Amino acid sequence: MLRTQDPEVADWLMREDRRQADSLTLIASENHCSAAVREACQSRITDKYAEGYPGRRYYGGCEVADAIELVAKQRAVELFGAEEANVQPHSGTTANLAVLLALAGPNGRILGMALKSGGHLSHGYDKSHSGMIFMAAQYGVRADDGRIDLDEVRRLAKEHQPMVIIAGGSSYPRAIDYAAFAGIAKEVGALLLADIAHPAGLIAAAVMPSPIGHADVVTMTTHKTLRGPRGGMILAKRDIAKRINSAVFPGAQGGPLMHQIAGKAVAFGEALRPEFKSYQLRVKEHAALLAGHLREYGLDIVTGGTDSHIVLVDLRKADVTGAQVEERALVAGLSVNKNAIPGDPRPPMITSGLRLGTAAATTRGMGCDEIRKIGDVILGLIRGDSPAAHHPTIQALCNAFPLP
Ligand code: DSN
Repeated sequence: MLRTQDPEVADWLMREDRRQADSLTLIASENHCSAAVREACQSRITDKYAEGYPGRRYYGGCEVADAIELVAKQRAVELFGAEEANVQPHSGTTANLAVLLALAGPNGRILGMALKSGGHLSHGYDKSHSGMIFMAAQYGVRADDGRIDLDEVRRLAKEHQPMVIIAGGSSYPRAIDYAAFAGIAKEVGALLLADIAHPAGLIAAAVMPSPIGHADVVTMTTHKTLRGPRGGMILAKRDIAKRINSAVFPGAQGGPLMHQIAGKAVAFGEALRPEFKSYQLRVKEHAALLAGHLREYGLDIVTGGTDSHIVLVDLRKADVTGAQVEERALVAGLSVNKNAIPGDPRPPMITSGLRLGTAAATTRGMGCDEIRKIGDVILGLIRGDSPAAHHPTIQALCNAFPLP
């Protein structure tokens, strides 16, 4: 139908299918969701307005929307062992906005990790709503080992007296000590928000430590390691769930995207299966292997390695910028992203770092041999090999490991 009615858009979408099939994404925040998830996301329920929550909607005809949202919530609660779930956030950023509105309120004080140290825009960055609406203080990581300095977090928490402390980030490759964060939050009377957008799938599969039981509220995206449709989610302790729900709707959003919620329900069902755990174990093993391989050949890896799917390469000694490697990688058929490293002397559009992730390649079924080959290509690109010379290797891997 689309091809007949709108060949222009159909062509572009076909081109995106080909781009994904013929290149390999090592972007740590990307993955490939299943055909079942995509089918749910393109269902007719996209037409339905369902402002409100199951059983309390502002529109008639919501019985199917109610059922789907309840399935998604129940599966989320089971998957993470949480007390309550809100599956309506359109994105991780919106989920964080809602939590901060609920728990800190406009002009409320918050403490999060600085974007330049591996945090996220929505954790108090001054050009984001999180730094405009809220009074944000920001912690960093230690210059020598790239790890969160809990003494600094405690010091800033005592100085700033935040209502909410945020633990989590976008390019922090290590496990976070949620118990220690919870201890600091308790010392200063703050609530703890764990943003697990990146490691959500690893945490759901219990291959990384969970913040549940330590954090008052947990936010995430559903499309990274969790391998669902694009979207956000919030898990909360029962006593604050009502405030969180009101902050999502009507606080931060209007009508929920019911087609995405249907996709989330399908993805959570997939994540409850045993295969998901073995997938996540491989994702983690592959990241450790990639980090070790790159180190063995002389590259610096921020924090010396990884506990997750993320490998953050420090390019300062390699005489090349993150932007240059990103550009070369595209020619070779790899999607990667330049990324600031802690203490980066270069601006954000150039950077001295490269962030890699193993979730999508592992979804395609690649194993340790393929990860070593990919590592060799990255080493070659950093050394200055002709990127086109590496294209056949990547194309062969893409052909051998098609998209799900
Ligand atoms: N943009 C996402 C990432 O790449 O990590 C975070 O929102």
